[in-house]
Amino acid sequence: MGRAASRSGTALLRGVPDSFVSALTDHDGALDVDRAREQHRAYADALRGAGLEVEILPADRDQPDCCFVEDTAVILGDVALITRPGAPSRRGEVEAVAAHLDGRFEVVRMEAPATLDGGDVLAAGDRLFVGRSRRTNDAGIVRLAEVAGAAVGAEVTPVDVAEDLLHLRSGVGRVADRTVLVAPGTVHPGPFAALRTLSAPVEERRGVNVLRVPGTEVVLVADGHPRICELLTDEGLEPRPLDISEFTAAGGGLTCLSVLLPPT
Ligand code: CIR
Repeated sequence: MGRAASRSGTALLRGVPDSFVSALTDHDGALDVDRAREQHRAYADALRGAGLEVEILPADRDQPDCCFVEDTAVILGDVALITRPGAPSRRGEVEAVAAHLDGRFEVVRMEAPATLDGGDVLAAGDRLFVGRSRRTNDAGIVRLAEVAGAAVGAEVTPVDVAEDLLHLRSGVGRVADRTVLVAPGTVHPGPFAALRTLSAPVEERRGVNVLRVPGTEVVLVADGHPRICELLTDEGLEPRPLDISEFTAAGGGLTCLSVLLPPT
């Protein structure tokens, strides 16, 4: 099936390298590459099953975190903003992604001292929310605002992200265009006042990084969050639990494993 055949668009993924065992993580315990690859396959299958075209860039063994491709690019209409990731060890990930997107999108860059991870950018309603985090600094936010303003006319609202949260999207999930799912006690709800805000139960706060598949009612949810699934079902949506334990052990979630490209 060609890209144009998918009404929901394309998910760009990147393979899991052998070096994934050395991915950045705050957790103790070893990461299992084989298991991560199995989970990555299941993730790709789930996206295909929901109607997305899936493209998978080859893994780069020199880039242990390269499968967390969300952090490398922000798609803004016809423009792909290639980020400068906050972790210096991840800066080499962006070139392959830029080369892949070039031609389909106008590729624009982010220069030092700006840093930004795609996991800090959440589009909802008519604006982009961007986390000011360990990974995304003020210069990165200014560059995002410049590019987003010119490309799609969207305003950018900065949101402070608590030290113990990696990214904005670790604490806020996008459920629908104007509905977000917030992990209690992680981000101030103030900036989201114009949106409908659902609150995850405290014991499931790590599950808010859900992936709503564009153009469908399907929402991927990390395994082990039954109450979030109930909440989504009550919203008329179709939650689909998925085991991504190796990626959550490396600080990632469902959205961080893909960059969603709109249908052509
Ligand atoms: C990192 O620390 O950068 C990776 N191990 C995890 C990145 C997860 N990215 C995301 O949630 N957007």
